[in-house]
Parts: sequence; structure tokens; C-alpha cells
Amino acid sequence: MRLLKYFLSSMKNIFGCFPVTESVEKQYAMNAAATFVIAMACAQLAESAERPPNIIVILADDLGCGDLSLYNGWVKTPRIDRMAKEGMTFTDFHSNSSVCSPTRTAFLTGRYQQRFGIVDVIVGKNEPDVGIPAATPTVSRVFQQSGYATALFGKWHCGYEPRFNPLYLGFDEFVGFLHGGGGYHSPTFWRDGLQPISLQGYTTDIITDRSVDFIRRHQNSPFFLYIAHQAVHNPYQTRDDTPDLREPGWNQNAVNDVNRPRYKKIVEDLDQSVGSILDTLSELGLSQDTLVFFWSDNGDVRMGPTERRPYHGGKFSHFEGGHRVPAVAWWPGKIKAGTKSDALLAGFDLFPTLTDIAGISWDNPTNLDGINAKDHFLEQKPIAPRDLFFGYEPKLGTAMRRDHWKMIIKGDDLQLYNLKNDLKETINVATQNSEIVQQMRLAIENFKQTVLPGS
Ligand SMILES: [Ca+2]
Repeated sequence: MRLLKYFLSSMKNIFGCFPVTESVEKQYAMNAAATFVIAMACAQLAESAERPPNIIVILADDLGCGDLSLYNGWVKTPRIDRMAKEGMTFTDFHSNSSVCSPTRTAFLTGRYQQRFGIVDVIVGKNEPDVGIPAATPTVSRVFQQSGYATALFGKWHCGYEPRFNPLYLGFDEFVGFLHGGGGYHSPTFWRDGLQPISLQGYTTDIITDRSVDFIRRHQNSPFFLYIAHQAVHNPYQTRDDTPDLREPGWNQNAVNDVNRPRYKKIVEDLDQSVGSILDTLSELGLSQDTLVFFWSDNGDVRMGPTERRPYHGGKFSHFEGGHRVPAVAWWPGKIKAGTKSDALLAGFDLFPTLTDIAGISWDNPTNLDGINAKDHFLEQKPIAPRDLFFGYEPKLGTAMRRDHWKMIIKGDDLQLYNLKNDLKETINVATQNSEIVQQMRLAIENFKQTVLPGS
């Protein structure tokens, strides 16, 4: 029955297209080439005898490796530890930026965010023209067009105006917020799709409850669920706050000793949410049918003790602490339990990786920048050497990883670090490695010319 539902749903989506209003569909319909390629992919998927896996991507906000016990951090997070024990832990996985919007754009599109002109935080309604264009083939759209039920609960931050709404970018359902974030208690400015919605409760719980409900409703057919938490972004409000601490005006954004224990509680609540998702899958007998990927959209704000942070820098930084983030892949029976990966990977690799794992074979119609790491996830095969760029012009300049080399260029300032023996990026070795500098500098210049907006 489950497979039959899947087939019917798949065929409906191949010929049906978007779950949006007719006028919007006309206005923002995908281009014919992308539709054709995705339809071909769907047809190939529908021929597969094996039911494809559910995909759940859990994205934390501003969470650093130093915050999690999994990485010897200062907060005990046993549910994320469990994911790691039963799955694969990544130690060199990166968000594509050290701030929210660019990382999320790269994940959803599988491409460098610069191509969409999104290199910095999108500041709500003040930037009406910035967002992911509705015709863009996103990872959610590929799953949707392949017969998956799709949903996003939580933070979007990839365009504030209605035309950039997640409903136009491959999500059947969206309940959450379009901006960077707000209060955790009975949050305001949320949307149910395009409509404003008033909600009671604590943000982490609302997102978790909606996600669990979605899993229950779609337990009999494949689904793609994007859980984008507000946690652990400021303001540092906990579930147990007394009413006076839920009011605006209290100093809830500062990184200080007062907020540190509150931050810790927010991390623990996030961990509990991960546990709720895993428990729901177990209860419904879906653990063997579901890949869960947990990660963060950028590094931490450095609330934890310095000695427990493995990297230099944090959010808003081109040092590794800005973009080397926690990441765990979990799929019992498919991803080998207890494995560790030191492969150089990034958020935009999830698009080609997860779609291939789901059996959606296609011909890279959008020239994805991300690489397909399926064989690494499932068979621990090595990843071929690759270059990875972190452009944040003009604020931070551009950074680049090539193997263990890390280069950061901003204006005339050039830094080169050898991460093999200097993981905390303390010694600039540019003058001793002129050939490496020359090669990487050229690669950065080529990158900047390659990822121009609209390319
Ligand atoms: Ca963030």
C-alpha cells in the first residue's frame, strides 16, 4: 500500500506540478528544461522497485562544535550523541557561509549563494528584491516532483517577500518565519504558507510538534522534511522563563555569564527535539526507512568556554570556527554505525547527495556546485580532492580550502594556514609557501568571476 501511494503520488507530481495558486504558478512556473529533466528523474525513480527513503534535514542555528558533547563540547547532548553512535559523524563539514541566509541558499540550491546575490544576512522587509527566485530547481522541488511529500517547519531566511515563499520553492507545507528570528515565546510574524498565523508555545516545541505531526501524517509514503530550528540563535529565552523574562527589553542577546546557562538550556532543548524526531521514527517503524542529517548553518557565537572550542573564530568569521560545523548522518542499516568522516564537505553537497541516495538519478541540470557524496555516506568511499570557497564580500573577503590549506583574502591582506598542524589558524605561513599562495590566489580570483549573480 505504501509503495502504491508513492507511485500514485509520483505520477501526480510528474504531470501536476506546483501546489500553489494558479496565478502564481503561471508567474513563476519552472522553465521547460528543468521540468523535463526532473520529470525524467521522477520516471526513473518510479521504475525502482525499492521504496526510496524518507529524508529529514535538521538544521540548527548558530550552533558550534564546541557546544556539543559529541565534539567534546561543554553541553551534554545525548540524543545527538546517539545519532553519532548509530551513524556517521563529520569533522570537516562546512556551512557555505558563516551566517544564515547564504548557507541556507546554498543548501537549498546546491549552488554557491553568490550566484543568487545572497552573500549576507537578508534583513527582512528592507531587502524586498533579495531571495531565491521561484523558478530555481531546489532540493525540495526535486523531491516534491519525485513524489515526496515536502515540508519546512521553522526558519526560512531566503527571501522575505511573498514571491520568495517556500511554497514556491518546492515545499508542500511551510509553517515558520521568513526573517532571521524573534522571541521564543508565542512567536510573532510567523506564516502558515502565505498567511500570517498566531501560535502559542515555545519555538523549539512548536517546530518539533509540527515536524512530528508531519511524520505521522506521511508515514505511509516518502517525505522530505526540513526542520530549521531557531535554536540556538538569540534571544536567549528558555522554555521555563517567567513572564518577565519573556518581555522585550531584557538583555537577552548578549554573550555573557548571565545568558550562558540560558544558552545551555536552549542547546539541551534542541537535543531533546532531535530525540523526539528519532523516537517518532522508531515508534512508527520508520528508522530503517529514513535518513536524518543534522547540522548547523554557521559556527557558534562563542558562548561556551574557550578551551572547549576546537576552532578559532565563530559566526561572522572566515576562520574555521565560522563555518566548520557539527554534522551527523543517521540511517540505521544503511549508514555504518559509529563511523567518522574527515572528508571536506559542505551544505550544498546535500542536494546531489540526498537526491542520489533517494534514487533520483538525473543529469545535473542546474550545474550544481555541490558534489555527490552518496558513496561516502553509504560505503565510506573517499571524497576526491576539491576546492571549497567561502565568499563574504566585502565584509570578510573570500576564504578557500584546498586539502589542509586554508587561505583568507581581504583586500591586500592575505593569510595562509596549514590546518594539518595549526587547526586553530594562529600562524600565517603565506611567505613560506609562495607556490601554494599563487595557486590558491588564482583559484579564488577564478571563483569570484565564476559565481557572479545570475550565473
Ligand atoms: Ca545562523
